[in-house]
Amino acid sequence: MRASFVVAAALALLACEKKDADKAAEKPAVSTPAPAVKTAAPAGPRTVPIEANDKGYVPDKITGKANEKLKLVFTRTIDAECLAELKTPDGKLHKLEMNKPLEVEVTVPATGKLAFACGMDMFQGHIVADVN
Ligand SMILES: [Cu+2]
Repeated sequence: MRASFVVAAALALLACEKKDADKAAEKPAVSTPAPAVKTAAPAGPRTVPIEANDKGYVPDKITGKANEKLKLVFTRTIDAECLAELKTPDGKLHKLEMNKPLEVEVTVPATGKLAFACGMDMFQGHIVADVN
């Protein structure tokens, strides 16, 4: 059980690195000298880990900037039929296997909220824009 989780995590990490490398390659060459300050623009969607456990989804409220792209990584850590299915904001049902991270990309809505839930709508969570 533990070993398979480590492998899954390692694979997720590899996939992530590859994506970042591809993104970097796409960037146009900039002729100006390297600035001392790093640019604020993120390289890709921000990863938000979400655990599905006996408390439901932790965290169950995800905030971000309006229109920010997020990569939600759902991991179920309890053997509960209830949480074995995940309904994503697009209304689709996904199998959420034990300790097998499931990546879901979403865009933070400028207004309102996006919701996700278990297959039976007993546990829910949502994504909202951070209003400061
Ligand atoms: Cu449920």
